[in-house]
Amino acid sequence: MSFLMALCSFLLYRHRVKSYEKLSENTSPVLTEQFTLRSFTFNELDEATHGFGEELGRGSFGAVYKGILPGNGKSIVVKRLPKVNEGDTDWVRTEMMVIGRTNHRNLVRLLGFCVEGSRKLLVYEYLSNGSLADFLFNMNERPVWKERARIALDVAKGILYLHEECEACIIHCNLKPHNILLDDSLTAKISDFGLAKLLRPKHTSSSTRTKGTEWYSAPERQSSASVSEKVFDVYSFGLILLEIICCRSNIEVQVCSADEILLSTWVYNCFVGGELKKLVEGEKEVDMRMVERFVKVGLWCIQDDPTLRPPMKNVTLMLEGTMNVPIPPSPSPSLPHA
Ligand SMILES: *[C@@H]1O[C@H](CO)[C@@H](O)[C@H](O)[C@H]1NC(C)=O
Ligand SMILES: CC(=O)N[C@H]1CO[C@H](CO)[C@@H](O)[C@@H]1O
Repeated sequence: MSFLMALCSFLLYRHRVKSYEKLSENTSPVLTEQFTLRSFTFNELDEATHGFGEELGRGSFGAVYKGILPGNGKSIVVKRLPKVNEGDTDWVRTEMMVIGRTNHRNLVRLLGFCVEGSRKLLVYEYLSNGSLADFLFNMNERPVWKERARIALDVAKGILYLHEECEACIIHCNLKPHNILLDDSLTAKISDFGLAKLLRPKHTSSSTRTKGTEWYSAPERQSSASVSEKVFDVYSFGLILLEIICCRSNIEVQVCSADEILLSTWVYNCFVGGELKKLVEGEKEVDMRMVERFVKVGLWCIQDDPTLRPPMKNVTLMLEGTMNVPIPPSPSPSLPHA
């Protein structure tokens, strides 16, 4: 089993090196413009961030700093990765190329990188409007439903692209509202994709867990699962979708009654009891048919049984209303419901 996994990751690795080589041979100016990542020296980034003076945040994937791109004065974000895979710079460069070749309106754009010995840094575009977590949980007033619905669809499309549409299938493994960012027109852009793979020891597969927020991790990640890793992301998306609908975090202690603590349980109970209005209480201009559709999709995504979770293609079609959404069963049959 582990031999097979090692073989698979080796083949995938070789394939990527090949496509990387092909990429570097390609000299067409349009493609170069679109795909070439700028390679920075550590000193350049040290200067661009004023000695890493303005820290924007710190997560499982390292610390993040704000900076100004030398030359054009554009705002950038520099992420310093924790030290792993020491001495394996070629592999790290290849993985960074894979990230850099993604191009989608719902993904944060990677502009360049720096690999010098054990130092590994990534340079991203800067987005001005904070994270989805700030947008949902830290506003005085709930953002309007229409905007939330659009953001939910944006996030789904970003994940769909990573899973199905970009050249190398990228499993995010650490999706949460904190690494989904908003630009100045409130378009949602997913960040940190491709890093889970970059930061896990080389040639090991699904067995390694990222130290993400456990809340967003699917239950089977605690055991050795034989299912495709894509369903991890589907699970996280389901939780995020419910949070977008209800504007609250998936575990909340300050609530009226005990069955509201876990968002998934509460949403399912409201769904079964025909009380979905409770989820968007006090809001005006809410399309309840759409809320119901979104809730059903969310409940399918967070099923305990990973084989019941729909692929992102279906998720997107169901959210858009193009595909019919069947009635979902209880997400975790083992839990007692009211
Ligand atoms: C996803 O959609 C296809 C049809 O496009 C369907 O055959 C398949 O059963 C769906 N999968 C799930 C898990 O809903
Ligand atoms: C949540 C947030 O920061 N919203 C801001 C997004 O950007 C617009 C325009 O720049 C601001 O008006 C919002 O306050």
